[in-house]
Amino acid sequence: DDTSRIDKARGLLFGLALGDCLGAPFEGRSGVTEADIIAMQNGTDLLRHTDDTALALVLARHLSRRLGGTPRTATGRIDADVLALEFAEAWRAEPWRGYGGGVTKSFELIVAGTAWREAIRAVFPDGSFGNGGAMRVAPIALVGGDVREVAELARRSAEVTHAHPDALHGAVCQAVAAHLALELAPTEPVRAREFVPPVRQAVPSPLWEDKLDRVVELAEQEADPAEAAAELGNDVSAPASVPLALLAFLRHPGRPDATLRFAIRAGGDTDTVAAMAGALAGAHSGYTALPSHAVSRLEAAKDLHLYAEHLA
Ligand code: F2R
Ligand code: MG
Ligand code: MG
Ligand code: MG
Repeated sequence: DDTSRIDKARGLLFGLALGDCLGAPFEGRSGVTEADIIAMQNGTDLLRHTDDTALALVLARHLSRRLGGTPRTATGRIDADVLALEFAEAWRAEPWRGYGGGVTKSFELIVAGTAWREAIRAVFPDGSFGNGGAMRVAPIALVGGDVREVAELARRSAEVTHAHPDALHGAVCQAVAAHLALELAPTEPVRAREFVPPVRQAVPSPLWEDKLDRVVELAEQEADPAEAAAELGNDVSAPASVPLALLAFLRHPGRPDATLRFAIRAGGDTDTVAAMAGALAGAHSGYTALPSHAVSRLEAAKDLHLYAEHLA
């Protein structure tokens, strides 16, 4: 029904922002403890987000503005040239949000008038394989009607900054997983062996298939965060962060706080892994299941509510 649809849309966007904010202080660290994270969660300061949430909000706004009318194709929901400029403008307005080095150079070129296709190839000729396309992609899951459409839109939203196939697979993997999490009732049990196969089908590449097989095994073995990071990776590349986020969700389905702690305790790119895991957990369990004390301190709460309601 509408109430649960809105609760799940809010859960997806607030889960993303919460993971970003709670993970940000630990980005690049290893050996993060439960106590470190709980202290963050129980604090009183405003929770500041980074590039992950900033660009997810740009994508959500882009999709909101283009909801009217009926595009003939899924790709009509995204104007790539406009979206590239909107991402670059968000960077220009707040360059201190912790952006990646490559994407920063691309945005400099784009705001100076270079077309995005040229700008991104000038920085990485093979395209960036960073997780920037995946970290911001979750809002796509709210507008795509089925897995095929979600995958197409995910690629289209990612390719304006990330042209490397692994970055595109990462965005598709995260968006399809978020779409499937939205479709599950919050009370429904989530089993890795059933949840992962349609995601795996959407990323036909030996590297991604192998990673997702490992995710199922690690979920069933109840791997801890350190083992998960050692097996799957926890860095800023898409293949070494998107699978870890999916595992964090599958290790603790129905418990967003535990999913977020798992993601952050895995270390490395903590804000981004927690943002992606938080989006999945929030999409499944809904806004009302997120830790309310921390949610109430999110810097972007007003915009997150606005776009969740629009896109739901
Ligand atoms: N950048 C960070 N964190 C480190 C600095 C933040 C610091 N705390 C601060 O406040 O300054 N976090 C954010 O970046 C990640 C997303 O990155 P994105 O958007 O994918 O950027 P980029 O630059 O395209 O890729 C990231 C790096 O990956 C390497 N790389 C990518 N493709 C490459 C290629 N084809 N060849 C060689 N290297 C490649 C480069 O080192 C890129 O700089 C998120 O963690 C977000 O939170
Ligand atoms: Mg970040
Ligand atoms: Mg849908
Ligand atoms: Mg990060």
